[in-house]
Amino acid sequence: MKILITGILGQDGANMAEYLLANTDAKIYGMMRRSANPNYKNCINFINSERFEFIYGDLTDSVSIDDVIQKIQPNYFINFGAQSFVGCSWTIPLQTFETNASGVLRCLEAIRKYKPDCRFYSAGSSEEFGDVSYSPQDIEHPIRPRSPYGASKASARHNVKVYRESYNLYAVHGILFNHEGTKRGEEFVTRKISKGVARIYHAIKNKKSYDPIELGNLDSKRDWSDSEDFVDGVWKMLNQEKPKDYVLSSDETHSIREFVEKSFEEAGIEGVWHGQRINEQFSISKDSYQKINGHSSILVKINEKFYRPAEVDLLLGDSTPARQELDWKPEISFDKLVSKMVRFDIDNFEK
Ligand code: NDP
Ligand code: GDR
Repeated sequence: MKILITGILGQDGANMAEYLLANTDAKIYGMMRRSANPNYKNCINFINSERFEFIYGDLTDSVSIDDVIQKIQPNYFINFGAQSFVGCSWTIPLQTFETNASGVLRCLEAIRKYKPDCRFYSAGSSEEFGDVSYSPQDIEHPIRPRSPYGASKASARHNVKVYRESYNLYAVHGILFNHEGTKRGEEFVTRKISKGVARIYHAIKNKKSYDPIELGNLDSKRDWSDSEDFVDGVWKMLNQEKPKDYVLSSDETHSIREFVEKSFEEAGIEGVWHGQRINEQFSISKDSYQKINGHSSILVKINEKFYRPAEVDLLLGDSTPARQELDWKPEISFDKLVSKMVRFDIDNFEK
């Protein structure tokens, strides 16, 4: 069995490769795009496996996608490659669409032409729901994106359905709510917070001054899970009798503010909120301040540049069908996720 994974250097691609190497006998091909300085840190656990091989390809280049499918003849094609950062999608909207929407079309076309029995996974997102009209959101929720990223994923979703119905391909577009972990990119808010907390923890420990973490909107709410739980759900979606799309989520929602509080709590730093809107700050409480010899006390402050032109205020998933029909459920709770990320970043802190 041969499995092709795009986005192998990213969070989900690397977690999926680890999962498949542990749970199948398949040969795994991990696709990366050409880069002057590739970062292999997410792949250290399998980079030397005999059942793993890197291949070059780019979702914006149909020649490369066609070639990869023709040569490898994969049984499964898991497409995690994307311009995945919502915040940047207003700055590079065309590149976002080319990669996330047209890129999926290139994959579907290559499968149709060269390996029509290959099972295809398209990485859909709760960002497609956007300006939500009810909570919790299930697979029937209307598509109401609020960003070029959300719109690009919605486009991919339509084409997956069209190709499934027109050519009888086994293609699914899972709607995944936010999922995080120790391989998460550093610009996403959870990792930005856990890395920032680790930096401040070590500064305080060494009696040094530090800069606060700068964030945007603290009031948006997200349904966060662990990426390692989600790759199991993705694999189950790919191994049904007939292709069907599912929502994967924790079915809980928490604000960015709560993620900040829990993260500092995990590091043993007690903070309090004060001020309003852009002047709001999270600072070390008076008692803790005295304990650390009075170094800078601001832990978090607002920087307006991290606000988005349009925000998705609330995401809360309903993953009941996946739990009942795929026998899937996430193992890691919100509290455990925060603890895992903060502990990892404290223990692996590099200046
Ligand atoms: P990451 O940003 O960590 O990984 C995305 C990977 O895609 C990167 O390794 C990147 O390469 C690669 N990539 C970008 N552009 C191209 C291209 N043109 N051709 C080939 N590869 C490319 O994302 P995640 O692992 O978190 O997410 C995986 C997928 O799931 C994405 O499609 C994302 O949109 C989607 N998703 C993620 C959710 C989450 O909460 N994590 C939730 C819902 C959906 P490089 O390393 O070179 O930049
Ligand atoms: P999101 O994740 O947009 O939900 O997309 P992100 O972590 O970037 O933002 C979550 C929320 O936090 C608010 N926020 C900040 N975000 C970032 N990145 N940086 C900040 O400083 C900051 N301050 C506040 C944001 O405004 C937002 O409300 C993720 C990605 O993985 C997508 O690829 C995926 O499809 C969706 O999750 C589901």
